Amino acid sequence: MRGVLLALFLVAGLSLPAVYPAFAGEEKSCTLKVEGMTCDACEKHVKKALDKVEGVKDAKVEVKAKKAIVTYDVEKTNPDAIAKAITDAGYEAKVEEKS
Ligand SMILES: [Cu+2]
Repeated sequence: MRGVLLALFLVAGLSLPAVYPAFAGEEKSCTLKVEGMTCDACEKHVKKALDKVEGVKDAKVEVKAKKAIVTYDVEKTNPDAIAKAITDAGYEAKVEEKS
């Protein structure tokens, strides 16, 4: 019985990505190279700017790695708009990777 439940769980989980794009609001993530951050306050500043972008679901900013990893709703925003939000906050941003 436990095996059947596990199998159902797996099937539901695996079929989800195939079904999900049919709905509005598909999520993707991108990595941006961010120049100009020097301390934790910069990190927070960039994160705050990203959180304010409509369609951004999650933003991880790492001052040491000079990176921002952003999960966003493809219907509402895109990597270039996300990079612009960082630029507008006073830092340099370049889209490194889209998925
Ligand atoms: Cu700083």
